[in-house]
Amino acid sequence: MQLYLNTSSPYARVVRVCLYEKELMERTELCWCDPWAADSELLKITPLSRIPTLVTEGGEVLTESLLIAHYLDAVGEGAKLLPADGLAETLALAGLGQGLMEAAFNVVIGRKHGGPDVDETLLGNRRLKAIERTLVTLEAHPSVLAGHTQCTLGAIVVAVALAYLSFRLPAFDWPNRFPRLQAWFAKVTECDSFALTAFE
Ligand SMILES: N[C@@H](CCC(=O)N[C@@H](CS)C(=O)NCC(=O)O)C(=O)O
Repeated sequence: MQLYLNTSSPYARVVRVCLYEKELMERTELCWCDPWAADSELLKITPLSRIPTLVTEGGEVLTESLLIAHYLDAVGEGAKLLPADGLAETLALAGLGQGLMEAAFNVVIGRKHGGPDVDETLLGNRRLKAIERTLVTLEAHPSVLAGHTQCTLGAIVVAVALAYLSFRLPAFDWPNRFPRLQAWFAKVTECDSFALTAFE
């Protein structure tokens, strides 16, 4: 398989963590790329020019981090990322994590291309508020309170989204403001798959 990625994409990091968790790294070539480049290898395989993009051993081109994770869960080894037992809980957490990631990513991209005033626009303001509300929700989330820290897709996506917030939007200062979430995050990210995929 080939995975197209860069070192700062939270979506690509989710897929990398899944590759480690499913013991698929040795079967995967990492193709580092710039998705924003007009003329790239990535553009030759997907018209969307977005990462992560995974080319399977059978030559299918998969996009969308959660769909790729679903595929890796089916073809890899080890514990299930989407265990049948507690599936709804896992998917609920994955949805919160993906939404948090999208809101954070859009704030970052919005500022990069539109400057800091973007935060004052209707959309910019909605994203910032969504981040804050999601952090509050996660701090009191049943999975967090119950200390469910096994590496399901839900835990992976939320943990990567939180790491991305610390990386790109540190002013949220979530680790100091949400101590239960911080303790949960510390446990989830203890495994090698997180240490080996740090943002750069
Ligand atoms: N919903 C997608 C989002 C992927 C995405 O937005 N990737 C960014 C990098 S973090 C990208 O490739 N952007 C380039 C573009 O939008 O043209 C997923 O979950 O994989």
